[in-house]
Amino acid sequence: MASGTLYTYPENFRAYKALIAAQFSGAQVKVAEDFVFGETNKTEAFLKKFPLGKVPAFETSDGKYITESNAIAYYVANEQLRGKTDIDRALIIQWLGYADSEILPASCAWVFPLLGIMPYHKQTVESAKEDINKALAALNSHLLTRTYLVGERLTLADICVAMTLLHLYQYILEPELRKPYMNVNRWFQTVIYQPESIAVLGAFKLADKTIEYDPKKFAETQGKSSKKEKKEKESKKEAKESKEPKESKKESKAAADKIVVEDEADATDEALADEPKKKNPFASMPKSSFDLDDFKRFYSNEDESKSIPYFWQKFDPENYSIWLGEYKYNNELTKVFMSCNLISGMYQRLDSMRKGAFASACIFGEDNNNTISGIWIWRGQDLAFTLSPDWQVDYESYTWTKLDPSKEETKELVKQYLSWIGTDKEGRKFNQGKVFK
Ligand SMILES: N[C@@H](CCC(=O)N[C@@H](CS)C(=O)NCC(=O)O)C(=O)O
Repeated sequence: MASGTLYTYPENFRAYKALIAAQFSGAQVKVAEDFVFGETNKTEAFLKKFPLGKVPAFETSDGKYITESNAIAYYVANEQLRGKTDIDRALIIQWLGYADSEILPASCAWVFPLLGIMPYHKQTVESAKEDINKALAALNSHLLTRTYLVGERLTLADICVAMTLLHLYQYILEPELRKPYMNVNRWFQTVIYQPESIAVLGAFKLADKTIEYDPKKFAETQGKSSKKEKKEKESKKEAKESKEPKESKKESKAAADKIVVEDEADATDEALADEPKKKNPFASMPKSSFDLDDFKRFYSNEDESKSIPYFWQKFDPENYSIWLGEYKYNNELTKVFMSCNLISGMYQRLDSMRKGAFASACIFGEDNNNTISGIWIWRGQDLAFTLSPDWQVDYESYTWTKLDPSKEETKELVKQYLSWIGTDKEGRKFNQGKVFK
């Protein structure tokens, strides 16, 4: 069975293709934890493996390197997803091409300006809308008599096309705009509400209202990346000048145009990858004597017999609170590794919350009989997820109970979840834990 490490930034719809395929196939895909977009993928070590420096990128456990999201998804898929007959395989490739050429460029041209990561040009956006409507109309006719794009069961075609439509359904296609495409809507929801997709995407919510263009947002993202862009442009210019001193004027202009286009794409990718990190509601909260980073370091390096007393010695109940989060749909959990991926997915989506939060979530039980619950510690006294729209994908799937730090029961729960011991309420034994730090 395929296994390896996936390099990506959080919430990358391209990486979702492989992550969902792996949920179906059982492939062991580990997301590289310390990957920082714009940094890790520019290092010499990364470029040696993946010369374009793009993500998603996949390193197999036996040391092979794969780029291109569709190829990675194919590698980690199983026979059902890849297609069982020549005609099915050909049709699946057809739909992957359709997603990349008929949907993706138009989707980016429509969504990115509204997210404030590309300038808004009315004409470009209008023409993108037309292209999307054409692509959706064709898809809608195809799905009139079909549940899935190819054959009678879900394949890579469904996963890849649905992921390419993800931003449109998330940000743009409000009820009125998606109304003409009922078959596509039904099929899209069939794909994203498979348990294997939920394990990766969480509880995906279709757009209630199309997001609106906000020129201030664009100015903000531009301000952020302009320094970096300028530096990169300068170094690219230097490299070009030293490599090609005898270029004709015409050739230089073509090369310069290409550089501008590449730089725009880089800025867009970076802004998109930065998007979840932008607002941090914890930043405006009062200072606390409890140094969470220090505790996280201590917890990582020391045994719980030391780190738990250390926690209680340093904890500041005025500025931090402790919560028990219990998954609401335990009866739908099957394989333990899938429950584990559900937690990793949630942690990944909450990346921008790490600064002010810590958690230890545990799985109790075994395959086909397991539960998820965890202890969370974050800044402030309220349910932190409500503070940022970026943190709201998963939290409603959990019941949240605020714990009183002065109570003995709380001390016991903290001890249990930080030491990874004991059982859940129904007596299932601790199986494995995952820390959010
Ligand atoms: N066709 C590729 C596109 C990959 C791609 O463009 N990745 C972007 C982020 S979503 C990237 O890594 N850009 C970094 C760069 O260009 O330096 C795929 O589907 O994997």
